[in-house]
Amino acid sequence: MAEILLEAEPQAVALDLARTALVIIDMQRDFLEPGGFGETLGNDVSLLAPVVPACRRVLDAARAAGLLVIHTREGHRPDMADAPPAKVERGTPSTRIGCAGPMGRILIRGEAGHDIIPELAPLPHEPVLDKPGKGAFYQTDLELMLRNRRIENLLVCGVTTEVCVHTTVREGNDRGYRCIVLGDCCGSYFPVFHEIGLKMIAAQGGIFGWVSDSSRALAAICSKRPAAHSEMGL
Ligand code: TIU
Repeated sequence: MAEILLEAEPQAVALDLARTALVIIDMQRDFLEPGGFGETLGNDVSLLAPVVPACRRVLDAARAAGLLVIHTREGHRPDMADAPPAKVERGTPSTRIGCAGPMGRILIRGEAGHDIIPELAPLPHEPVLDKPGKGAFYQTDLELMLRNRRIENLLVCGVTTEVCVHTTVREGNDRGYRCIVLGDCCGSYFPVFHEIGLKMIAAQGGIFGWVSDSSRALAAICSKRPAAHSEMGL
């Protein structure tokens, strides 16, 4: 067993690396690049740029340590049968989900904008999980994948802090996972929401989980290698 101690708020957390997965939420062109879903909602996507190098550092360390890495993408089927009308009908009519944009149809699977940004491109053996909602557990096989790999702890990175990261952490926390959010590996179009979102997770003794950062995660991950690891993180 490769126990590490990850410094975090509200307190350090002991993790068995062989039971820990890195979950990278929705680092898609649609949220990080101009012309995608994020921008059509009226946001300044450049605010998310600093998240990319921080995520990359943690991703490299997780891969080197043999952790299971799961990438998620928010988006919908091309026929939009999985897109609730209540979600689609919001926003400017010409730039709603499914409309044509500079990176293809907005938030639609298979379109360029739906892709994960090249800097964080998944490796062939890393699961990529397509989700129709904000939470990564909703209408996906994430829980089954985690159970099959005996995962107990989730290191969570991605965008946006108060939307898909928060929803996923809340879902994971209720399912019994230790969720550790790496603050500088997450970002929001609203810096104040990012700050408060992180505080909400660690408040009340860690009501939803823990908050740490890329430096402390790297120090912890690099301190030990899993006892039994394979390419699939088993
Ligand atoms: N709008 C916003 O902040 N986020 C989303 O719509 N999805 C995710 O957070 N991925």
